[in-house]
Amino acid sequence: MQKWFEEAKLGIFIHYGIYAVDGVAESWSFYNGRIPYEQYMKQLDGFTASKFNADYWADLIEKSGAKYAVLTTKHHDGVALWDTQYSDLNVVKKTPAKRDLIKEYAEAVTKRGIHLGMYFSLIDWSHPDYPSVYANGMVPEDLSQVNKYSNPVDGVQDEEKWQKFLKFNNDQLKEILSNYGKVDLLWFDGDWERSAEQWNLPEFKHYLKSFNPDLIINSRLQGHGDYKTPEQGLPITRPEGPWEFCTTINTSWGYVPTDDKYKSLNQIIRMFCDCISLGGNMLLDIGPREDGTIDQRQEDILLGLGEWIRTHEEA
Ligand code: FUL
Repeated sequence: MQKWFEEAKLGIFIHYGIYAVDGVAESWSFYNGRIPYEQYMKQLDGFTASKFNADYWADLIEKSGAKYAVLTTKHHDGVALWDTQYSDLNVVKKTPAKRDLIKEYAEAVTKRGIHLGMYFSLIDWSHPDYPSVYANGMVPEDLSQVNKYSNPVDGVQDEEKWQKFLKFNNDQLKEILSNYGKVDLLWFDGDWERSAEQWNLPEFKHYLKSFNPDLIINSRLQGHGDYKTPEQGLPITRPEGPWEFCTTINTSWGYVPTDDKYKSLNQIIRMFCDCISLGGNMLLDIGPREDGTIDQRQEDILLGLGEWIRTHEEA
């Protein structure tokens, strides 16, 4: 494990994507049948990133006292935030933003000496070679019986499609890991829909480390990662090995304007102290608006936490 990660204590997680347009839950809103897939994807037309300023984000991250940042390059919805040549489903080609947001983010973060992290979903519910979004082009009447977003039709994996998907997955990861300078941390999500054999582990991990032997990978890789990532709940006893606690500021990962259930600064500081006293890092999440601005309440928490850390480091 890299020393910087063991000493980091705080990272900032950023869930940024088209889901901020209507303020719905990232990917899960269509998976859970809250809104139709087509309606979810309509948000592409409203994603402008018109006030997106990576330097402003990076300044805020620096002021929060965080030593690393992790941005959602692609969530389970399959929408890439970078100019990928392997799929048109990206914000450069399919949204009014027309910008490679990962490029701007990587540059701003790296030049400040903040360690660069990329979130990448292994699930891609929009990709034709991942299990079809709709079996035979049909939306099942009863999603509670069988969810076609996540399960191969009648439980059988089409091997040819899967191999094509793995190639696509590797190609997109190659872009992430080689086009934006040195990536320090890869934060996988969505490993649960396939087995270690299907993900071709441990070869897959070797492939990823071939881009940078110092790359840190979280454990959402069927246990083949480098550190554990409990979500939303702090462990009671000290976990074995390196670990990181990821948590939201309110109750949503992405921007959901109706979610007013914000934790107070005191609660965040308390969680942070509990986490680091058990040897972990806290990965605190923010969800920017579609235009790239950040809700004042989220900004205040980051600034307040940074202030507290500075005061107590000096003491
Ligand atoms: C979960 C995802 O399914 C959520 O949408 C979110 O990204 C969280 C950090 O990880 O597993």
